[in-house]
Amino acid sequence: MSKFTITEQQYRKHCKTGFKYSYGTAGFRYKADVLDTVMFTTGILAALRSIYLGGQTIGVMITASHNPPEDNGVKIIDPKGEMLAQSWEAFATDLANAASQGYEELVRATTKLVSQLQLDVCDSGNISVARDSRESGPRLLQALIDGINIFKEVSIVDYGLLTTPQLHFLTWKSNEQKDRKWVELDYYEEFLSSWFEIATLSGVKSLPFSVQIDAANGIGASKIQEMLLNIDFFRSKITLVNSNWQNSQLLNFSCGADYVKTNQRLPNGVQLNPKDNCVCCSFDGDADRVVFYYVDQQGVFHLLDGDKISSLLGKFFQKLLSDAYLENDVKLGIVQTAYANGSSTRYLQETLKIPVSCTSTGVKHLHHEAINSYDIGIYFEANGHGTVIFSDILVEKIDKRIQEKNLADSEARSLRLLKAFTKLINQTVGDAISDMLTVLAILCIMKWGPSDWDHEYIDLPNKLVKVVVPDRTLFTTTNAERQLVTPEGLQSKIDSTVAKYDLGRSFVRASGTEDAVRVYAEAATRQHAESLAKEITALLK
Ligand code: NG1
Ligand code: ZN
Repeated sequence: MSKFTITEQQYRKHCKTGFKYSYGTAGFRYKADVLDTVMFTTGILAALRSIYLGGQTIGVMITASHNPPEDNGVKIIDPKGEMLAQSWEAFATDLANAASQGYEELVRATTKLVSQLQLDVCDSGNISVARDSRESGPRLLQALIDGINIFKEVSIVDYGLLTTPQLHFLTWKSNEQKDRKWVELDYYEEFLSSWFEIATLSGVKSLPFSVQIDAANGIGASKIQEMLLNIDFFRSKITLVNSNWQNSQLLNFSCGADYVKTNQRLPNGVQLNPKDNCVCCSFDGDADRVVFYYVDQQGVFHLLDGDKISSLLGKFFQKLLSDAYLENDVKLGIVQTAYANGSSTRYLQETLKIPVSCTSTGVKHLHHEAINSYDIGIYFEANGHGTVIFSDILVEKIDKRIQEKNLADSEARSLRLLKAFTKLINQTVGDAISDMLTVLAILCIMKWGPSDWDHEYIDLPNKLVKVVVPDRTLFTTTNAERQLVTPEGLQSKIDSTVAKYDLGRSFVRASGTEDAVRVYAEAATRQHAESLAKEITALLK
């Protein structure tokens, strides 16, 4: 094992003491002014992770997603484009907190980690980095790069400004096919070529509706401009709003997926006439989430959230599998969290008869369940973050069947369509652009507008409340967070309260990203959902 050197000067350039950090569901995410320390140690950690994995490329994304402009954050991406392995989250937290205690502590903690993992720090490594449009991005990037550069044989590819899912995709591709350099244009090429293949196979010559995209004044706006608005097919039909990504103060302000989902209303800058034949959607600040919406003939706003996206995809792939005579060979399933609307779960299980799994909150849980349990695993959080995973075995099966002679035209077309969707969908992580194109393609093929999609089931009225308590860690759960284990006795009080409400359901869990507990309640009417939420909240005081 060779040596590495972290100089006191390097440490002082970026690190400060006295803050306690934790690598959570969304990586490290704080006010940007306390993040320099963590960026420097994340650089060290990402380099060690790459060395540990034999030089495979590790991604590092600097973003705070839907948070306000003054926040920022950092997430590490593993070689297949998935989130950092959970066992390493603790290493990331330990290194950050060591640096926050002082220079000697950081050197000691890094040396200990290198020896514990038995690393040769002169081995080579590869890191791909990118950032969203926040003002603090360039400064934090420098701290990250200086951390990585502690290890002389670790190279960096800086992609500049990207959406989070673009970096997941490029990190995955860099490992899957190492003999070439992967660039942003490859991302556009991959998804656009699949789109046009689907359009050709389905006879879609133009979009049958107009599309309005609210890009949350985030980096997604610039990518939509580069990817879609240069192409006639899209330019004539797509209107981009909240596209001012260069003014970072506007990021996520009164717009974007989180604003629309939380407030259940149109974002700033979007005006809809009920007569417009328009499909609208909102991205979040780093374009890994998307929600759709429309206004009906009475001018009433309707949200088509992650649960609605899952249900659309479930129905579509079920039909496509049957058209390809694959329905008996392929396990299609949907993964949700406890926040999924009860009507969506009932619709999937009882109407479509598709199996549904429920996992803890956080996409990494849904992602793993989708991979482990299904050949086609569709997962979306209600907030619009999700994707579809196709198993390797299924893709091989499709490839083999496509080669078969004497296939009927319709069967061959269905198989080709299925294959093209495996490429249109960014399987590494939720991706607003890829998910949007997938939904638009499906609506075109099914000849549906947003209200046809919406009418498959009616959401139960629901209410989500954030309750600040003295110590949220006292709230522990079981059964995919649907029941409390502690505080003792509280769950039975919740159960007897819920039992009073028609179609009532409620659960309480500690947030993983905020210092609060969340109360979710749904019931047959809006009034009942609100009063159930109120009663449950009162039990917490
Ligand atoms: P927490 O704060 O643990 O509820 C929130 C969202 C999750 C997920 C994470 C990461 C809700 C109710 N919770 O988690 O779905 O997206 O943030 O961003 O929306
Ligand atoms: Zn995001």
